[in-house]
Amino acid sequence: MANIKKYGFATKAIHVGEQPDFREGATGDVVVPIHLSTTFARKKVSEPTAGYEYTRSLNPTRKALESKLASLENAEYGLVFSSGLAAESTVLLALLNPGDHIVAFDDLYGGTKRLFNQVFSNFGFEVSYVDATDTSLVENGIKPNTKLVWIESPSNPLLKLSDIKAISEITRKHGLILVVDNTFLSPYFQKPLDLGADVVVHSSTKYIGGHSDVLGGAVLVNNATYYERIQYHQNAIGAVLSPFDSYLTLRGIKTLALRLEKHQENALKIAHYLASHPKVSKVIYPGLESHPQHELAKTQASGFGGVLSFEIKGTITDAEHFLEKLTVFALAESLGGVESLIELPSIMTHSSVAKEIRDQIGITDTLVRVSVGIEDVEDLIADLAQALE
Ligand code: P1T
Repeated sequence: MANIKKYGFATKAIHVGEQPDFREGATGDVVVPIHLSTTFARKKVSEPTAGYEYTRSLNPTRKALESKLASLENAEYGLVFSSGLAAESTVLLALLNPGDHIVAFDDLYGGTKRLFNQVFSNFGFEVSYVDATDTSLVENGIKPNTKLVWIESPSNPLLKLSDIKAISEITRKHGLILVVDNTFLSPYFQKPLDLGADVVVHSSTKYIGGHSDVLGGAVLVNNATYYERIQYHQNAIGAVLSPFDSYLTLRGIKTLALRLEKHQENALKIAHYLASHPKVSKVIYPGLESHPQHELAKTQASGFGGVLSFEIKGTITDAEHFLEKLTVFALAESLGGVESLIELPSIMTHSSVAKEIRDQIGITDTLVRVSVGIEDVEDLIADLAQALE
């Protein structure tokens, strides 16, 4: 398959990085082998075999995944890590210095905020949070030592959007790096680099892996200098994805397009069901016309994803009772797997965010987050109905 770039998303998801090798002695595998070897022998001291020396630096299975993900994000370069947070940490260490300031979206995965506030702050990194749904607040947050803007769109767990193109114009004007966490939509629905972002990060634990059986993270960039710096730090720090986990992730990606269509179809039906339920006070899903940024969602992405949040009428105890009554939905953190997951951010994924900050940005005690899976939607709706009852 010459000129792989001309092919569509699903074709690339299946073939990039896994094209059969017909060279002398090769076996023509249609699936990339799991190269478990941690080290690679060479015949001459100064000539590593095909560039491979040691798996922390470069591994053929990991490389196949990195090239597949890069092609799907329309990126020149890809790197994969042992988790989303490992990817995030490596990006920060590679691109920033102590004393640098980050402007970050005030609605981010709780673990990302914990990394910023409890870990990097101890090393002199400064972060301030703004409501990035308003682009002007991002610009107002810039200080003389600002180096980087960090957003999620849609954000976790409130599904707020930021205008990636408009923010990229601001970061470009001020010479800043724009990082977009694209976990919630995956490259199937949104390609932030095409919209002007400099760095895309993922928790590939979610939709990219897709089966809740492999932790991972990814970084995609077009800029060669950023790539070299992040790759250098990836090797120096060592938080790489293992060959076996690279294989599982490669396997998951092959059905990304199919899965996301079904996640979205089910999510839209559930969002409509919940919106009409008397015990639900509010449903947040970018695919609903009631979402304040529905128009932006339609222009900057090709889909709305499979995560939605809603508020239950009543108290936190009512919310807990509802969650504990579900039988098809698993009461669990994480998202993006084929199975439906549901959770209470205030007590689970976002418990590390201080209560007054949660109240300020809208993560109420009765806010429930749903990662809609690809089961039969009738079964999901019946489960919600009996638990709400
Ligand atoms: O869990 P890990 O692979 O390290 O990824 C961290 C991460 C990064 N970015 C976003 C947007 C995320 O949602 C996550 C992880 N999130 C969950 C575990 C969760 O339940 O929200």
